Amino acid sequence: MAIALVLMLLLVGTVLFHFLSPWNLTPLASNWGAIDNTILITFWVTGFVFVVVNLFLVYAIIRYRYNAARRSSYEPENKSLELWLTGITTVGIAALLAPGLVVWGSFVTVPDDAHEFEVIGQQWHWSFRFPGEDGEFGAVDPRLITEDNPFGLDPDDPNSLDDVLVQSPVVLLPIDRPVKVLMRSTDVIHNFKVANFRAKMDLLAGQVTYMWLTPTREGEYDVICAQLCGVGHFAMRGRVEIVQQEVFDEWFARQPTFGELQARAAPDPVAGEQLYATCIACHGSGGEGNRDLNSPAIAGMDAWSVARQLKNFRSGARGTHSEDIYGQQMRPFATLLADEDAIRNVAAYIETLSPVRIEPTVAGDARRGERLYRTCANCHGRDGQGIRAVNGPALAGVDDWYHVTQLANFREGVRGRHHEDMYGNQMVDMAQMLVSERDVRDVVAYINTLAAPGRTMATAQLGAQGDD
Ligand code: HEC
Ligand code: HEC
Ligand SMILES: [Cu+2]
Repeated sequence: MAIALVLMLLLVGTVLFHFLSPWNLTPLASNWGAIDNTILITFWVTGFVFVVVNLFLVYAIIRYRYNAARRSSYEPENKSLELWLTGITTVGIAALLAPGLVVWGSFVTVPDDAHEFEVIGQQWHWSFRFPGEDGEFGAVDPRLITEDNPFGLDPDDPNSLDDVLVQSPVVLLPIDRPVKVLMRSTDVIHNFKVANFRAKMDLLAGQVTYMWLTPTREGEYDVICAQLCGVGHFAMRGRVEIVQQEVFDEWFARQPTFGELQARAAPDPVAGEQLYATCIACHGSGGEGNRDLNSPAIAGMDAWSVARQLKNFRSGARGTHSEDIYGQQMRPFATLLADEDAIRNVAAYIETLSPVRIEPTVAGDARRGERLYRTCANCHGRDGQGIRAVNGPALAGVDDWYHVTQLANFREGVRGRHHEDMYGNQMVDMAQMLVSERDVRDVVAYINTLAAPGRTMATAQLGAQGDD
């Protein structure tokens, strides 16, 4: 009897929970309402069976409960019962599978008027490519991927030159226009998922997969990776913004084509030196930094990393948080740099400055820090030299007090929480693994023992790494 009662309670509770729970599907933003419908049908069919089977169980427990006087009867075959059960099960299974087949049919049939764009997945970020005016994607080959050609486009293919490249994890799409999403990965398996679209698909190296959809609702939607793809998996985020056609056109026109990127003159460190004059007051004439002004040494910093930070300061993605006092001091000088070329030039100049000696100021347990650093090494390199492919800047040869403030800023969301700061955002997630001040000190003490090529560390002589 008690078991029957518990079963009844579970049954009623489960059904009530389903209808009263606050956790529902996110608002639909694409044409794939049919996918929601198949999910609903599945719920109804499985829900119906769940209720019926449990009610029967409760009935059987009560009706046939132990009774010393009762004899059981043996009835191995019952043709009409078997016919009924087989028939009902067939209808149930068909109801579960048939709608899915219909939806899958339309999911793999791309409308003729769909425009196209490509999603490229890489540990641990997204980028995007649109065919240019010719409507044709240029050929790609993973062997052509270099720092200057991250998409691996074939420069000899005439279709490549007008391809529009979006080197950021944020992409815009026009509303109400069907779009075919082509996908490829340059390393492991990823999965492009926007919950509000309901559609998602794996990205595989050496293969182009696709899906299609029509965005139906303006707004900003998170892109997440739905295949476990390494330590940075959960931080592999992006954003799709569904906008009116005019807004899309205006944004699209601002994105560079492959031809433009190829034709762009190499950055000019000599022009950069002149621009650097305004930076000297804080970062020093040799880029040696000035602790009293909270300005880190930047001499020898990789140009791509300098450029990213300057762009972030300029756009306000960094240095605008009300508690980011030092970032706010830096920001106006980034806004003084007129355009992208100015940023590239000054970054190129900073890269040419000889790295300075860094004096350690933070005491911590480097051995314990080494263990903590293992995760960091995936993005910042085993020797803290930085890995451009995963957007991790060099950490070796950087002032340790600067690391401490930055890690505190990331942990508290003072840096990296801005809507446009997608890579800082990643580091906000990563900084959470340092749970105490002690963790921060220890990992920074370990970073102090690393000397990236081309950088000099005062502690490097202690034997951790050769001093170059
Ligand atoms: C008023 C002082 C000041 C001036 C002038 C200044 N900076 Fe800075 N800069 C700072 C401070 C302070 C920080 C550290 C911000 C923080 O702690 O978040 C910084 C940070 C930076 C960073 C980020 C380093 C990193 O590893 O994250 C770069 C790059 C940089 N500055 C470049 C420049 C350039 C280039 C100029 C000249 C155009 C310049 N700065 C002018 C004070 C200044
Ligand atoms: C999934 C990759 C990833 C991992 C793992 C990771 N980081 Fe980062 N980290 C980044 C990226 C990307 C940036 C650049 C953020 C930006 O552009 O503002 C960054 C920036 C930083 C910075 C600021 C550097 C500067 O010059 O401004 C520090 C300090 C840092 N990371 C320390 C760490 C430490 C310590 C760990 C391990 C606990 C770690 N990171 C783990 C990706 C990662
Ligand atoms: Cu992934």
